[in-house]
Amino acid sequence: MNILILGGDGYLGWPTAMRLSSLGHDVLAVDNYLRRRICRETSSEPLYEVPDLAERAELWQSISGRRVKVSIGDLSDWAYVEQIFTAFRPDAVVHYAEQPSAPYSMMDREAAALTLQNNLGSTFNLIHAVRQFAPECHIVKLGTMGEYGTPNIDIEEGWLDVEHKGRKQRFLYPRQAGSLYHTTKVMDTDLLWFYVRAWGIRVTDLMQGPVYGVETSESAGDLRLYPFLNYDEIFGTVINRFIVQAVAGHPLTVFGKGGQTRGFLNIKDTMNCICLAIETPPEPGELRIFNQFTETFSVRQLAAIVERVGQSLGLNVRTESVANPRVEAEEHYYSPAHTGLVELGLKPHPLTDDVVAGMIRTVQRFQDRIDPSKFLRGVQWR
Ligand code: USQ
Repeated sequence: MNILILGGDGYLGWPTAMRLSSLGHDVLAVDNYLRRRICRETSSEPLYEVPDLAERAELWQSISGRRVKVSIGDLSDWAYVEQIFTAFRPDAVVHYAEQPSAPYSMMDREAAALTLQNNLGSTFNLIHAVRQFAPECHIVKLGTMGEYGTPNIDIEEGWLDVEHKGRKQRFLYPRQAGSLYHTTKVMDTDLLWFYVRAWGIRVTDLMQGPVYGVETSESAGDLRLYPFLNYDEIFGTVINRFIVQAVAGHPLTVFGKGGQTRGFLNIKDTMNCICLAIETPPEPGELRIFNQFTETFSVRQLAAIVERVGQSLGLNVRTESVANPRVEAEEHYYSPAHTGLVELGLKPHPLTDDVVAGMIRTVQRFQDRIDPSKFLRGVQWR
């Protein structure tokens, strides 16, 4: 297939490009380096330097013999999107091209505006490009479990059947996100759902939880092929942060009570989920939604796991509760369904002690580069 990856330079974009090209697809990775720019501007540089997309594509070709095409441009610019679609005519598009940080979206008006305009602008242009230039194309869109928030009832897989005054209707499951970033993902889903109904496009919307790890089968231990590993408060996600904190001898920063529970997955599982979605496209006029995670943990439980494994490796790991900079429930009910991807064949990689130990060993190779001032940056939700 011709597969376009929007946001091909990112934490998930680059590993996805390698995976799909290794499967023999013709892959074009597109990015405007927005994340690199924001990381520089907010002093949130990743743990190690990552070659630019063209360099990585060259490296990948020299190692695998497979070619990933690269194009640098802004997907919220229609002229650029038009050019990409007329030249490449994708059969599937994996859409990661969004500002992915919840804390960044809460920093100030400018950051919020950038998040809103970039995320909705890229999704809107993608939908129009598909209709105009590739109407059969399958859009695989990265959403987030955070779209649902933490409701006091079970979370279904995308939809809720409602019975009201004797009548029934299926609706998108109610969404109540916890940051502006997460809210842009809710708006993306609404936009996609509208155009699925209006134009009959085919869409898979993946409600993904926080991802951990950097190693996939394609990188095979070659650090030059690893994606970004952020550990700062703005771009780092919780498990990756705890691992780096453990290596640095910094207390694991549990926000507030630590009962915040989320659905997590290994980056290896993200790759497999994307492939499963691409291999089994939905029908035209279908919005298919999967909850993309493999296990749920509270932040407190994660800290305990990292503490235990770190100590077994001789590290001095402890946990500290810090005042929660976010507005979120610190103790709550959490019971989300996640059977769709397993039914398609997903075989989860659980967060075992070995996996945690492997991540610790990878981070130890860059121990000298850890800057502890990045751990807490004071981005407040209020
Ligand atoms: N947390 C801590 N201590 C930390 C960092 C985070 O207790 O040092 C807590 C947060 O308060 C939150 C939970 O851990 O309750 C998850 O935070 P996170 O930073 O790992 O994840 P989040 O900001 O929700 O966003 C990340 C990705 C985002 C993706 C989302 C999936 O950055 O792109 O959409 O995970 S989900 O969380 O399911 O919405």
